[in-house]
Amino acid sequence: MGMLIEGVWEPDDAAARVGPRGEFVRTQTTFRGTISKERGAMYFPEANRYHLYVSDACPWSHRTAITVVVKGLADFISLSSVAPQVGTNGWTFAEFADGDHDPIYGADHLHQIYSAVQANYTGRVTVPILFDKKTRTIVNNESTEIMRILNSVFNSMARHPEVDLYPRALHEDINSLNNLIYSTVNNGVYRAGFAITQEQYEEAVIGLFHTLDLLERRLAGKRYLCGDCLTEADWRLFVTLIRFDPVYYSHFKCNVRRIVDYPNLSGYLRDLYQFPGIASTVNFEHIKNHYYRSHPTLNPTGIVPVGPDFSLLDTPHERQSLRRSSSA
Ligand SMILES: N[C@@H](CCC(=O)N[C@@H](CS)C(=O)NCC(=O)O)C(=O)O
Repeated sequence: MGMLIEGVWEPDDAAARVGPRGEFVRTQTTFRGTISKERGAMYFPEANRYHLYVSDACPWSHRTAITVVVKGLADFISLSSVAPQVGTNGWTFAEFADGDHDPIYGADHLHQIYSAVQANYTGRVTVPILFDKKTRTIVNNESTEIMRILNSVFNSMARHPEVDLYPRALHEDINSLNNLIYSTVNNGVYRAGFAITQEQYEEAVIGLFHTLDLLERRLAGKRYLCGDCLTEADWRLFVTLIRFDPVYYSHFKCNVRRIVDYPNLSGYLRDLYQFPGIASTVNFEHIKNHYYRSHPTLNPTGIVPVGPDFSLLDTPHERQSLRRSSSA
């Protein structure tokens, strides 16, 4: 890995991501623009104007790619994935492995996109990126905000404008689920995996399973986290659950239980996986190859485990019969 310093790529700065107590620290995101229908807005919602640079392996990217699918925006927003493995040059395009070619600049590495947009850029080179092909700028590279943008401003062209992943009546519930799930689950697995002290690792794993146990109980009486309506909170949880048994359980040492050991969480995972269009956004080859082959400190041999058996994801979930319940 590495980062850009004044537009120059500097490899190997893993130590920069560890805090004083040995904990993993995630860096703040830089590009925070939005797309708006307001007159004079720099970024206007237009078909075929925007591109999403993602990594099929990356959970933060995955939630934006899912938003494209559930809103029915695939014909209007192009999308490409970098190659799964991260090396000394960071994320790379197809020339080096089996990712897509960079459709815009024909670049070899993702860091070239950042420095093409901002010559003196200093910071991390992350996916996802919501890119504007018209002005050749980065609109936003924060997945939570990209999800909200895609959910709200493209309804005039979306095939599923009726889908609202962030309905007003549920804001409070969704926000509190997001906070809990981000800190203990989405980022919790990384805090466990990248901790360099026993104490930090255990704190992350205990918090992670505490939340999974709580969600297991919540999903006993509800089909989705907020009841009958699929929201962004579900898709934000899904991207971590789908990576859990193949990767986080072993590679990040989150091995108290697997998702298949939780009856409700595993049924819920199958339910979301079987939602129209979602299975094709899940690229287990990229997911496994990325994690097991990109972190030599965690897996020096780079051997990618054979399992688990993914065919279980296609088995019936029988969660259709669950109806809104008052129990939380
Ligand atoms: N806040 C960002 C985080 C994105 C992120 O950390 N992406 C990872 C991929 S899973 C990345 O590109 N990491 C490269 C790096 O940090 O150098 C978001 O949610 O969009």
